[in-house]
Amino acid sequence: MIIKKFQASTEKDAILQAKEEMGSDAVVLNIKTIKHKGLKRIFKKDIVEVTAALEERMPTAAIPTNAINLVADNDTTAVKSEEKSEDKSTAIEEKLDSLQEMLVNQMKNSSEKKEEKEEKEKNKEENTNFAFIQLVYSQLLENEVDEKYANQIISEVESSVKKESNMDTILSGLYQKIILKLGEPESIDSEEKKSKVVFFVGPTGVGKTTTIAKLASDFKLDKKLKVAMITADTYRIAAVEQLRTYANILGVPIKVVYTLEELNEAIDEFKEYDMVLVDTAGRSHKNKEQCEEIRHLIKDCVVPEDTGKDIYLVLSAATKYKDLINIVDVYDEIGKYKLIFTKLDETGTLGNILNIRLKTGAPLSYVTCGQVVPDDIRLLDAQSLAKQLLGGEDKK
Ligand SMILES: Nc1nc2c(ncn2[C@@H]2O[C@H](COP(=O)(O)OP(=O)(O)O)[C@@H](O)[C@H]2O)c(=O)[nH]1
Ligand SMILES: [Mg+2]
Repeated sequence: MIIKKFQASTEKDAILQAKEEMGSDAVVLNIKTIKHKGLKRIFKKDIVEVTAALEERMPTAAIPTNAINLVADNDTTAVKSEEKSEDKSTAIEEKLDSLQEMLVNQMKNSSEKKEEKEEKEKNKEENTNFAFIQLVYSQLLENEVDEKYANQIISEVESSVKKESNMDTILSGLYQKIILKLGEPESIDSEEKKSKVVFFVGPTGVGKTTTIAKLASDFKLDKKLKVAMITADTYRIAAVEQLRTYANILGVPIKVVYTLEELNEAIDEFKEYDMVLVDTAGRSHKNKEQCEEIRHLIKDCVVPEDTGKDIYLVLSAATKYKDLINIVDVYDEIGKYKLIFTKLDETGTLGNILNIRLKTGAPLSYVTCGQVVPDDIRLLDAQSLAKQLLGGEDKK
């Protein structure tokens, strides 16, 4: 169908124009009087605009009844009387009004539908994001992240999730949040102090002695530092012998101490060493008194000037969260410590590392993942742990 508009000072002239150009088969779809605006209204006559259409093979019967068939009008009949023309004009104006109304309604409907559709799309996206956040939340719980911390992480990210956020941005937000919460893991030699006396405390059997052997090997063989060992774990002969064996293999001096005085003497004897690693007895975390003894040793021993006194609380990643909470409560007064997690190879869920880090505020440091000395130790990899907590495959 060809549709054209014709403007003239009268309706008749406009129709004539249409007929001349489009032929006698053309039908009038619409007639509109265009009124001038402002001052022009006074000086200029209104214009009539005719919209005509031509459907070449359209049978006459198919022509809309509200359309005016130009075929029916010849030159004379179309202009027969002014009165007739005026009647027709009014009728046409009415038709125009209703057509306009219809179009406006249609446009309104379609824009409403469009808005509805957009709203639906937005809701769909929001729902997908919500479902995704739920999935990540359950993944955190699956990895035994404490519900309290999982909620905290999710709500912090949720508040920054914009309507237009997609899964990628949400995931990277969560990932960054977890990495920030894990903090930068600190190695023993990362501070500027030259010499260090480093105490390893924690429950029996978590891997303190093995960890000391692993670190001593790295410090001595790889970092070429002067390393010495002290053991205050005199409750079991086997414990002393265990550390002595490692010391002999590595060729580092070792002292066994029973009292604070002996500890001070040993520290003084090793004052030229870069790194003095002190093993302590693994006390039952249920016995506050025994822990008090270790606290007293650490607090009251005297280290040379310019020598740092560091404490590392060694915990097994395979210990139940409830037990870990009791343990850190007991060691709470021991002084500022950093955290070492052992036995990562014995558990598939590492949420406790994040939980204890957040509960204590203590910096993370090393993790061990096997019994092999010296290989199975490394500085914690926060990126890898964050990925794993979010359900990634990055198990290490
Ligand atoms: N699977 C595994 N076993 C470990 C790890 N670290 C230590 N162990 C083992 O845990 C047991 C206790 O270790 P030990 O160093 O004597 O613990 P301590 O009582 O805290 O000094 C030993 O059999 C170690 O070989 C680890 O990362 N993974
Ligand atoms: Mg031990």
